[in-house]
Amino acid sequence: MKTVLVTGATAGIGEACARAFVEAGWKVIATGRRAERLEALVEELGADRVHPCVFDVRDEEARDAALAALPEGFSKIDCLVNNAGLALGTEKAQDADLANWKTMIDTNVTALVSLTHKLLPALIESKAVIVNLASVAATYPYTGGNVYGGTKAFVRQFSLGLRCDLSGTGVRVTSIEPGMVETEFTLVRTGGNQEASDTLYGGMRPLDGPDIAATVLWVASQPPHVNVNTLEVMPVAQSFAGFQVARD
Ligand code: NDP
Ligand code: 8X3
Repeated sequence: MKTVLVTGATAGIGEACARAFVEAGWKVIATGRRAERLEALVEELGADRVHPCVFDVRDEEARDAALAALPEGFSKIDCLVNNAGLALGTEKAQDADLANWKTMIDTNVTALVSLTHKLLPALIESKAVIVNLASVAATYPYTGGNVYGGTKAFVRQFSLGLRCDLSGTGVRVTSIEPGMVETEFTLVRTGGNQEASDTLYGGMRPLDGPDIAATVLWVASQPPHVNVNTLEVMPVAQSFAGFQVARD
């Protein structure tokens, strides 16, 4: 039975990944800060299939302690899903809070790079699949997306760079780039504003966590000679708009 490590498995896409992988016969190392949610996943899916690891991805010491304590049956990692991440704020750059920018960079970029670096020797040994959650914001800039989009562009390009470096190792790397997915993402981004979240996803059918989890699982289930480099997925109701023009 293969094992996947999913960061940010307490909500949204990561939580849906945990369910989808268990359903498909995998074991899951589920990480996040909210211990009670990880315990609920263990309760639901079984302690033989889900191992909870409670840590903040920015806290390398706590992370390393949790990984060092992985039980025997969860110690060989066949797939890493770098999913934990967030957007904070929708303000234009000139009005944005620098602390929010730093939190996004620390979480979406630094922690992702650090965990990947730590696990790479083991991932090479197991010829693993690395699936990184970027975003359409990596490619299409939008007002108020500033640093969030920048972090996701990093994730996309880092994924492609990893592909180059890992050539010949059998390790596969994918950047998944979703559009609007209704999760806790907008609640987190707006500091808990449920109305803002409901408005954003209102009157259209957004993607949901299971939609992207199915995509992640599909990528991880390809035969060993197939690498999905990048994968952009949007709701049908979301598409592209034009440029803006500042007029006198
Ligand atoms: P959610 O807010 O629903 O889930 C985010 C997950 O990330 C939670 O499990 C949270 O766990 C975890 N997380 C956040 N910060 C930390 C941290 N410091 N330490 C540990 N875990 C952390 O959002 P989504 O499921 O929507 O987002 C998942 C990924 O998908 C993100 O990288 C996001 O950028 C990306 N994405 C989302 C899209 C969307 O429209 N929803 C579209 C494109 C990409 P906890 O709080 O318990 O620590
Ligand atoms: C989340 C999607 O369009 O809100 O990455 O940036 S978007």
